[in-house]
Amino acid sequence: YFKSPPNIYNSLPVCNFSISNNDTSIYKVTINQTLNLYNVIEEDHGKGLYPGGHFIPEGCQTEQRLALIICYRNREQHLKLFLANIHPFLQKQKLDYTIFIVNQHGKDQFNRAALFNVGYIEAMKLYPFDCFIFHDVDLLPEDLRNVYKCGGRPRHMSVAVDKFNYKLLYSTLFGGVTAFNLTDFIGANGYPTVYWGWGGEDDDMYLRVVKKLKKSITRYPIEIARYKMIRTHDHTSGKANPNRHTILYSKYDYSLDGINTTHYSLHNIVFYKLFTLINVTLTEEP
Ligand code: NGS
Repeated sequence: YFKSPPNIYNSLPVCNFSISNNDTSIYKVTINQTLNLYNVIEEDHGKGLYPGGHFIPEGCQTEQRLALIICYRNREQHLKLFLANIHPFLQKQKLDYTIFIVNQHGKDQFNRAALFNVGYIEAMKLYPFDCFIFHDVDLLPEDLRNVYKCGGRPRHMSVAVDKFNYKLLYSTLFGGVTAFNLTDFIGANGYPTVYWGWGGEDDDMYLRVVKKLKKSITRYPIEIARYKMIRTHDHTSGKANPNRHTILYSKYDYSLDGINTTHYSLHNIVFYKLFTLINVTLTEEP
């Protein structure tokens, strides 16, 4: 569906992002609740943006194609701020990227991890992505050196969050924002699908990396991997899942749950200017 990158047809130089000595790497986060999103993007960053929130930098060829996958339900204010910040941020990094919002319908508890798998599955039908970043909608990166690219190991991106005084809560924390290359994500069998409600799914993913992929996670330095968490009072967080510890410590076979057991009914996919919206209801059985 998405416009093909021009790079395969010509011999443009590789896109190169770096910060010169005089420039600051600090990315000024916009938290103006009344901003007009469409103007922000159009005026400064509309060039190179294609339908569905797909961007291809001009004049150079990218090494990776990034699918940025956001799990979502009823967070309109967050989404607005997220988009206003993330588009200019990723464009400065000269990335070929597409923003996917995976929106959970129905009355079930939120299932963050299963929504990520849906995003991966549906994205792969549209474009040959090779890098996946799974992102909470309320986290805004604050430093341009936090490059949204995938490497040879899964990366935990949201190391230092303002809400936690820019400290890592615990050494195996793997929540918030994570990056996987295609091979690693498939090798882990994606995210688990059995965590309904808050908590545990990110720890499960950490164990998949260690036990199934037999890799260790990587992180950018703490002074780079900095995020602001958007705080609003117009919503309540999901209920904690009382079964999360039981599932997590049961050491089940990761091959038996994940991408291959992600069941959902797809209502539609809408290609908006700033993002691709995937509307789904998650189901336990096909
Ligand atoms: C752990 C949760 C994780 C969660 C982390 C940080 O206890 O899912 O706290 O949460 N694990 C379990 O519940 C098993 S936070 O303080 O950011 O809300 O990501």
